[in-house]
Amino acid sequence: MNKKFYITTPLYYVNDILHIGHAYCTVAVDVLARFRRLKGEEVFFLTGTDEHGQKIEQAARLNGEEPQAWVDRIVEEDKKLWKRLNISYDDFIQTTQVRHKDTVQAVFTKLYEKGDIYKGKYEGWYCVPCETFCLEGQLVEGKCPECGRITEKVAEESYFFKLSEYQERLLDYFNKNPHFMMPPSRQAEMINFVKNGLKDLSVSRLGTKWGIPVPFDSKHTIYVWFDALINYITAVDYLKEGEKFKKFWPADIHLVGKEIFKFHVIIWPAMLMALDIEIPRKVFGHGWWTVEGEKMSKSKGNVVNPHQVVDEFGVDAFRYFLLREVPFGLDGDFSRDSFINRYNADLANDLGNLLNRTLVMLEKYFEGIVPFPGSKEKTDDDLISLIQKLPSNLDVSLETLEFHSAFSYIWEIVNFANKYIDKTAPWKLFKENKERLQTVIYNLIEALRIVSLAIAPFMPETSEKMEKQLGLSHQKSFESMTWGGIKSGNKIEVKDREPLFPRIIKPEK
Ligand code: ME8
Repeated sequence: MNKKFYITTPLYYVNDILHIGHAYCTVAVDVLARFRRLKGEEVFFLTGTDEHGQKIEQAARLNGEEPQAWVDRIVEEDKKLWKRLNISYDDFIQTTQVRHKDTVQAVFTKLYEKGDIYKGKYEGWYCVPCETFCLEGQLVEGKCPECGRITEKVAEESYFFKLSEYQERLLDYFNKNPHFMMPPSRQAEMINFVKNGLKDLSVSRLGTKWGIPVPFDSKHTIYVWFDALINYITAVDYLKEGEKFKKFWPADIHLVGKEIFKFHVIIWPAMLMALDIEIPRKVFGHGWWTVEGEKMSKSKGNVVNPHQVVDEFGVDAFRYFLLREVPFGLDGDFSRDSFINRYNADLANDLGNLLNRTLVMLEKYFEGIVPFPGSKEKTDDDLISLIQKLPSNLDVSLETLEFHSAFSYIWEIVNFANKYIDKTAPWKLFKENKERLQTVIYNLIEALRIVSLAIAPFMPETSEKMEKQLGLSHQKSFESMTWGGIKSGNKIEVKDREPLFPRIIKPEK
């Protein structure tokens, strides 16, 4: 049976349209999903929207719409973006769907009956933009410790989840599963947070109407985070406890931004422990993007819309930049200058030119027919040995979500191949040593075939364009990343040969 791989993005709030930060996480998940499919694994890639709570209700009302109408409109926008970015999700879950409401209510009832949820009174503060409760002592100058915005005072009857009871079990779990929280740099803070003592969590609101009602006490709605986290089991049919749940749960990776890491590594595992369900294998907290050195915010007017980037540079340049620019896990800065620099250097120059130069030579020296390799030299072996190491290098890099290093391995080959052309000087060989020229051109075409396959998870459109230009129509698979797959004697027709990445001329400053 094929190995399974269940991976998720956060469910994005629908208070506004999505920006590059949301695209970042979703593209990263898409790359991992595509990579695992290439390896023949059975992948379940889940994304979706977090639609309840005060923040969404307020956004809808501010725009003069009913929450449901507003939600439906934003969801359409989100889906358009994912289509444009070639996001290959298997399921799109919305927290207002019946399947989810049923699951959340069943979980709430089960935990109430078990005694893990009880009724009490919450007195403290609530931050609507973060949808989090803050205790008096946590406020910083009266404001939310997370986002620095004004909080609301709350004193109301509430249901509580006995988070405090899970302190020891969580610490024990962290201890026994050192790869659960990634990257490792985020572990110490979480462990300390738990060690400092967990408080029971308020999991219902009286004042919020836009939410899932507590099934046995409908004047309360269920706290939006308690509701949203459950999506990860709703989508694999937890309630039915059927084949899908057995096959895909536990999730292999929850990929989230660093600001919601705590919800995923503390609250969510505690909820699962209470339900007697296995804990996800890994939660990865990625870093945050700033734009031209500043935090993105509506009020600053510097929120970058991914559609605009794609309009200008194309989808794959955007996917490339996001995952190449910054080691995954660290924060990064999105600037027009660095985008154009990378685009021109790595994509237009290195990759685009390599393909173009090679195909022009194939046409000129062999009328487009892939030659049979002739005599071999050390430099050929060096190229082949780099390529032979690529599958395992990709495997290792993507196992630890080091996208930038996966790219470095691919570009090591691209750069080597460009130098190989300069070194072997095919224009001289054409006059002096045709047999040697055959080897060189064969090797270049074969290297490009393998590069086109290796970039497929990262840049699916570019991969297809390259395949077309190389006259390939093979079924994509990880196994075909082995040396020697291209057929000598085949003619590569000159068609659709526009540059992969036309160079961008930077305006003079
Ligand atoms: O938190 N840089 O949803 P959300 C990088 N609904 N990534 C960013 C980013 C930035 N500047 N801004 C946002 C929620 N993100 C909850 C999640 S899950 C059960 C519920 C990304 O719409 C990042 O992945 O605020 C972050 O975690 C996510 O968007 C938050 O999206």
